[in-house]
Amino acid sequence: MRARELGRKSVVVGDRVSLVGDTSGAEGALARIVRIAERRSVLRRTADDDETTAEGRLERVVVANADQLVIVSALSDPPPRTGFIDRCLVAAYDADVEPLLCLTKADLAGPEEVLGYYTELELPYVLNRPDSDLDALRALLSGKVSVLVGHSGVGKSTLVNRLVPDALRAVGVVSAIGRGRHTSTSAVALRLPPVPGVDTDPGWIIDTPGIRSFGLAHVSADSLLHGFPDLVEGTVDCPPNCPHTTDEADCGLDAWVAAGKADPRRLASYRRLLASRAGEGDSRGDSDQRGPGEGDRRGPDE
Ligand SMILES: Nc1nc2c(ncn2[C@@H]2O[C@H](COP(=O)(O)OP(=O)(O)OP(=O)(O)O)[C@@H](O)[C@H]2O)c(=O)[nH]1
Ligand SMILES: [Mg+2]
Repeated sequence: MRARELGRKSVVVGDRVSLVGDTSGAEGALARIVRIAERRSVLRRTADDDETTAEGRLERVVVANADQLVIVSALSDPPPRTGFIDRCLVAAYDADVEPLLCLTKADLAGPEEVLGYYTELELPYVLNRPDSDLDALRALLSGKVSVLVGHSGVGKSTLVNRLVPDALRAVGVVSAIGRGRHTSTSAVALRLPPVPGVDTDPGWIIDTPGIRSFGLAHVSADSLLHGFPDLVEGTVDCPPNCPHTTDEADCGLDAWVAAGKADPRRLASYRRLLASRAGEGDSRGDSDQRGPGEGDRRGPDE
């Protein structure tokens, strides 16, 4: 249990804490969390992109102390959404957490389209199918605290169950409309099992509930660009204080893309994010068509 003075929402998955009481772990043992150690990293998201709205100010800490953000996207069922992946990348760079793209359901569709979109990025990735061997992924997780994020039904818990055989995470079915049913309802950190013959710490994996969108109201307009390293160099010839939007006729990014230095879809995605932060348009356009008043899903969030 948590000491009262720590407050209701203070402890999140990944936190390192000090305990007082019976720490034997025996049945019925009771200890109190009295202190939360300083966090090495804090991965956040907001319910909406616009910080002028109540939803935009509703900030959720996804996880503390993660080293790596594993962006899990199915190649089909549900189909991949690069707009969502782009948002996760912005959040990862902003939180100083390394991104890793994990493409699941490679048995259902090929990765060419998604990977083509990220060619200029040197984004590390792994491909997964039900029978694929997980050695490459295990090597990338080794020694780190990694958190899985993604839409519902992309196979996060399935992957956790394969990585941690005694995890017994419930896995769901993907509903007919291609949207998962939000099988997992809380984040859980699990210690990865040791790899035979390897002494290094195998690391931790954190399974999280599926999310519909990754709101970025907490990320400044300047920091948004960090999620688009393939565009950064294209802004060096911009006029002072260039907002990088389509309103700025002299924005260097148009020429950068026209010269083939970056994918025009990446620039469009960046500008969609800028616009949605400014409260224009549908901030959820990258994720789904739900109204901003709707929650992430039908269950509790934390
Ligand atoms: N064909 C195929 N199906 C998969 C694969 N990985 C997972 N699935 C299926 O996808 C469905 C959803 O998987 P889950 O692991 O529950 O997905 P999740 O991301 O944990 O979903 P939430 O907990 O709702 O966020 C299950 O029916 C899995 O069997 C895969 O590589 N290929
Ligand atoms: Mg799950």
